[in-house]
Amino acid sequence: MDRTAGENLVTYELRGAVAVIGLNRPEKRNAISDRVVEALARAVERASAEARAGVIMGTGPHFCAGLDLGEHVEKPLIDAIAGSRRWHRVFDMIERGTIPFVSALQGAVVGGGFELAASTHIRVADASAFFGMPEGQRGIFVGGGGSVRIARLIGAARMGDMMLTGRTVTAEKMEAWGGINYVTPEGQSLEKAIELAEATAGNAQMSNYAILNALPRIQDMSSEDGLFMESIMSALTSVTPEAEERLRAFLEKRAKKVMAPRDV
Ligand code: 1HE
Repeated sequence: MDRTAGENLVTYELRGAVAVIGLNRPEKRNAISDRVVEALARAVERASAEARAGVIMGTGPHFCAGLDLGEHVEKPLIDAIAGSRRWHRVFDMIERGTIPFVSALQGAVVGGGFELAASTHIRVADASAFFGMPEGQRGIFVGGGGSVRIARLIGAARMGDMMLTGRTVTAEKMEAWGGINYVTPEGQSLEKAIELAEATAGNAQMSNYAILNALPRIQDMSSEDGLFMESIMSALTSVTPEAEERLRAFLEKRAKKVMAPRDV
């Protein structure tokens, strides 16, 4: 059965400070249709208003099979362009919004599914996850920001290889390539993603805002402009009452120290 109007294509749950958003179309491997994009947009907007961090997950054994190919067989050119631009706006709300998002990945992370994950700030995959970009085989191109975001994460050469040859990549290799940040045992990516989201939710809001919005822009600037922007953001964050309190808390030994890593 496919889901249509009125059904829960995207789930939403507020767990403390963290909003957990779930692609919920497992019978179609969470393929992203136009309706899914709109449901995702509403969930991201709600999370940004009431949570301090978000997690994006997929229901069932696969994170997401990418673009709903069924909707694209007969799409007029102008609708295809508008559709891609809408993906860009929604994924931009995730990437350059006000709260950090962590994605929890398992099974297929394919095409537009990988593009969605690439718009989140931290990617956690379990050992079952595999990454594919079958656009070449399908006769299409990426349209959800992948040529910018995925190419910057893993490099255009690796992305081009995946798109040209249809090669799929394990979680372990994708971590080595820089496409994801954490690999967990099978079935544990959601738990880890929530733990990480909770950690980010505890940060100063202005620091998170600067990390989400200044850092990627600085990457697009010349070194000179980047350094200038860095100083402005650094000064802006440090004069907030929240920063003052956090700096005092450390000096008065009320704050946690930086710990050595526990993993080897
Ligand atoms: C779909 C889609 C989809 C599955 N659009 N319906 N994406 C792809 O090229 C990936 C295509 N999907 C697959 O390769 C496989 O489905 C999976 C590896 C993800 C999962 O395999 P499996 O064996 O668990 O499931 P399945 O039996 O292949 O699929 C179950 C159902 O989901 C089936 O429908 P049914 O009516 O026969 O039950 C599939 O047709 C359906 N399904 N994936 C529509 N993607 C903004 S541009 C982005 C560009 C891209 O994303 S390109 C990548 C497209």
